Amino acid sequence: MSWSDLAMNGRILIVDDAMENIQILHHALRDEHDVLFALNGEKALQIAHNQLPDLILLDAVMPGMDGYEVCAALRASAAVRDIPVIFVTALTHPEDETRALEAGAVDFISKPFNSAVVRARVRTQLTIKRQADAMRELTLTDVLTGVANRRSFNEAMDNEWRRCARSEQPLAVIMIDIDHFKNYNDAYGHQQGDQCLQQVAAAMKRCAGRPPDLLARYGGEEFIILLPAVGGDGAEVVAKRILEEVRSLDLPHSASSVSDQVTVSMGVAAVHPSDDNDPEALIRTADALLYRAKETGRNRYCI
Ligand code: GH3
Ligand code: MG
Ligand code: MG
Ligand code: MG
Repeated sequence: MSWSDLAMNGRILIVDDAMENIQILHHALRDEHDVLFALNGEKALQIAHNQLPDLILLDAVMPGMDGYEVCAALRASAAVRDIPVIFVTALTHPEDETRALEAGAVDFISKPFNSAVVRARVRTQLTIKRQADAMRELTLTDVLTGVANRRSFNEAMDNEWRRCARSEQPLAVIMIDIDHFKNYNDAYGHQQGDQCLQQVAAAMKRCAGRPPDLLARYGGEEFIILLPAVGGDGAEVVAKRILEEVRSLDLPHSASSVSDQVTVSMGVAAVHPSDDNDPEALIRTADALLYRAKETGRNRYCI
């Protein structure tokens, strides 16, 4: 996809209490975009959450919730916070425009508008949004394996820790390290080492790939799995599956002292998040248990 493609084929939500205004905007945008519409603020918020449009065109003056309130409500909700909002309104005073921008709008178009200008401004905002999304994706993804990186893990851990503390649910982590991976590189070369990392990551993803579970690359040949709302027993089930899944990859490792296949060792730890403990302590525990798994023969988990 080229940068110019980023502006095309968005899903646009038009919010206006007058159907004729919606029709004019629909007419201006329908050739390039999928168009949704809402006739009031409450409905707009509902559609925003359910359909996650790429952009919202928002009327300012509406009965019930007005555009400023809708904009504030969007900003207050993590799921829809990043959807750009353009005000399209009969209001023309600089104070109205300033208020809209301060409420979080990215642009402000006064009626009567020119359709070509609306199309161009929509394209610009879609491009910016998609560049920002792509950038964020890059900053959160490990290039080699495609799984989450450590930054992404830390963000998820902070969020899930708080969520589990609030809902009084446990939270588990599994630290995973490939056995004798230095020897693997020495025996098969760094490039095949990279491929091995990719395959092991994919195998683990099959065991814990669905949100809110998160598999991340934690360091060179070290991975970590975050399991929100999962206790020790549930985490142990995942660890067992990982041993099984990695075994069934059947990757030869002639330089391992453990097996003639690639294997992993794991430390499994769970906790009830509260003020008396913290994520760092949980990770330290999992790390110590991983060390024990190495010490006691590798190709196993300790819990
Ligand atoms: P142990 O069983 O005790 O974990 O032994 P090990 O050899 O796996 O552990 P060690 O920490 O000594 O070596 C880790 C190796 O992982 C060394 C390093 O070159 C390799 N490694 C780290 N990141 C990458 C990578 O991105 N690609 C490749 N091919 N190798 C990597
Ligand atoms: Mg209106
Ligand atoms: Mg290792
Ligand atoms: Mg290591």
